[in-house]
Amino acid sequence: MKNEILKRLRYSLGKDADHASVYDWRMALSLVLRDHMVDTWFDSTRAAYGTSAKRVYYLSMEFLIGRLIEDMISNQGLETEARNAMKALGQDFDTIVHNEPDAALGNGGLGRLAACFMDSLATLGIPAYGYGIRYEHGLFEQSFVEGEQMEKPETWLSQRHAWEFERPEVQYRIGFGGHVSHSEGRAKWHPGDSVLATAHDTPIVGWKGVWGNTLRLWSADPVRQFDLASFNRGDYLAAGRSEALARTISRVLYPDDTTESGKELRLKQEYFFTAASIMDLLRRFLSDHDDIRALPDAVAIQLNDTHPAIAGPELVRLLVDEHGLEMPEAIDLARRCLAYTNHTLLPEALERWHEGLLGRILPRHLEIIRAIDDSHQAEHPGSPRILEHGDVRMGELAFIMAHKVNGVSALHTELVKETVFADLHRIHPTRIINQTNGITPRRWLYGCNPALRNLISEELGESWVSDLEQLSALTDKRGDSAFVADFHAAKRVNKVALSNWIGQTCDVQIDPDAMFDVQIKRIHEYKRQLMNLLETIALWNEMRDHPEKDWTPRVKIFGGKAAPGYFMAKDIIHLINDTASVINADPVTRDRLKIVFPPNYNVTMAERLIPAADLSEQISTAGKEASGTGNMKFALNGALTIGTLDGANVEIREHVGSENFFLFGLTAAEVMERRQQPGFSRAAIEASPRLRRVLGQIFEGRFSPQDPHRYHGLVGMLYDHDHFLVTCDFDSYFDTQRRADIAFQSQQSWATMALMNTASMGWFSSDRTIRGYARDIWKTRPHGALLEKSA
Ligand code: Z15
Repeated sequence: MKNEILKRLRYSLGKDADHASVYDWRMALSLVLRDHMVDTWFDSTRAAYGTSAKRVYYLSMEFLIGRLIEDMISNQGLETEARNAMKALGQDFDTIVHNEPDAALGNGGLGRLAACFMDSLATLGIPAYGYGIRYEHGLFEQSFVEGEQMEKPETWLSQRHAWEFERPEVQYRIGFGGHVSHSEGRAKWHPGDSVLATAHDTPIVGWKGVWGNTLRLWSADPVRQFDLASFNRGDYLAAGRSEALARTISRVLYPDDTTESGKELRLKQEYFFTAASIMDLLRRFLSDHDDIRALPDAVAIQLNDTHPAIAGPELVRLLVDEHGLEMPEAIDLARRCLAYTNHTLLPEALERWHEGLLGRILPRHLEIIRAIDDSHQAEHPGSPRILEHGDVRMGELAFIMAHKVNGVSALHTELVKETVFADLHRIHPTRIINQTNGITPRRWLYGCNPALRNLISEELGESWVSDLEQLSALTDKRGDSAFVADFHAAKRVNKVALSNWIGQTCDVQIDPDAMFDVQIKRIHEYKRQLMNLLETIALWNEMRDHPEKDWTPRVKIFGGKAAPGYFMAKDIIHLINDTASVINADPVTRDRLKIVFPPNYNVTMAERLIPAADLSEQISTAGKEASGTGNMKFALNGALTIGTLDGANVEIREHVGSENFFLFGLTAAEVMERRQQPGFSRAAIEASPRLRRVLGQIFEGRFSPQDPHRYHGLVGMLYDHDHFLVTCDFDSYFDTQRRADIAFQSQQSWATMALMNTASMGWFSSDRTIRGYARDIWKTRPHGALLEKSA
């Protein structure tokens, strides 16, 4: 490998070893790793082609991948070789690894789920393509200026992307606007504008390097070649317009998580990547089939939320306008290919497009949507409409065009049936099913937590990495005090490493023996970072009132970004940072309580924080978090959860045991009921002197003395429209935190509970989730055997 690296350095990067930078070495190593992968990748593609196996197409606006180098090394079993080679070349391996920028092509859970699914699809050997957008700028970079969030464009592509293959020959022309002509019962769309979608492929190789799939991301390019004619005719403006459009379409990821931006460019992005993906999969299908009616036997298209829901009308359009099928048959054929995953019940996240806007950008699609809506109505009189009050509702469109609709946790799926899609569920009672989310154990244990990984492998060998339920064997170790001590020691190694990193990045000294209490996720009112902070202030007050007591030392760690236009979320960030300045400087509590908020939370930071956590904050208002996946990562790495009965918390608690989980708060049903009571938040504040005191301090400017009015709006919100019931759950949360304090005092029993978490989390592997999709939705089986078949 050493020689291969030197060769790449010389011939691909044009550098010699004496003048190579960290970047050059990282690139040379990455290219060598990529070379290794190509053979597996080709074999898999050939095997899938040879047996004309059904292929899965996962359409997602987001793939939150993070770094890839460690996946590429460990999945191919090249750890020792790669380390030794870099050592022989006099390079520090970790420095090289950390030189890779995160591919942050996603906002949060939805995008990270897509990335975990890609890993599991490859590990299980299911022929699959991920389809998305190659954003030039991923999620913005966050910094804090005097405690306030600032956003800077992210620039991961300012360096060469080591893993991708550009495919200039794989290009599709994507139209926008224009008009539709009808003659002899046939419609034809004449787009007014168009751009080219160019494919960029990243190979995704699964565990042990047995199978490789493709993540195909589309970039938008101007149609220069095509418009040369009109350019020569003197229509310079038209040519220029397309160029500008092309440049903006794949420019930047919209930074809104679970809120609809409603922007025209966003709709264009959605159509752009969906249309390119559908054309691409049809081309692949037609290369080895001649009957278009066989499409559902060869193609399963999964829509990751409604963002690619235009896939339904687009597929129907191609079947009718280009392949000459009749509308009813086309709709039926499309439906048998399509399935839709719902990720939220929050009304502000449900996509709707004004009919006028959609019709202007996609005139033919609007006609087809009307036809779909009318035919559904004719079959099921009185059913909900896709078009309502001049809006196209993408949820209803996705539902009606899918043969299966799934929720992402047991509770969420039940709520989908009872709330957003209650009427459609009555009409199609078998369509909605559950597929509880999962996480890839390759990244979220094996990769990010070597201390724990090694301990587990000493006990079980390495087969748990692709068969996570084997962790249950660790349950037997809970009475083995030597093993529990080793488990505890692994956690401590991670906590020391994190303490050092926080010392460097936040300039705050923290005690590795304190409880590390971590809340990392997007900043959103429903996730209730504010409640966590209020509890922190209440604890601070009590520590100051009773300094003689034996307090459990705590480090409160926050991480996460607010959407740039979400002012309440930005206020919450500001308040956390303001409070940290005051509390961290207090000599009375200095050895007992610290708040840290490292800026620019991303996948790589999660990989640092999660292995070092003792307590995982999963405190959303019950009924609001569809699933959560961070909750799973923490429990797998031996953190205890403090949480509500929300999303996958419910199932995590069932698996790890209620004695190993700190439960608090109202249930989803109680939340709905409480909201109906007038003045519920004032009543809750009235009943809690502890909460009243904290709100008073914030209101009076205790944490913002330079600007004492700064948080009047925020406190006022809690009094008058506490939509997420922070005030109602506060006391129960505070009390449960004190139970956690007491439990932490016995390190031995805490470590045993933590061990029980790790041992019980096997079911939450995304391998299990993907098997579920394959069995219940795609009707495809893991094809690991394909390779041998074709060999
Ligand atoms: C997103 O990250 C999620 C839902 C959405 O509707 C959007 Cl637009 C983005 C998250 C859920 O909030 C989270 O609970 C879930 O675990 C995740 O999707 C993956 O299903």
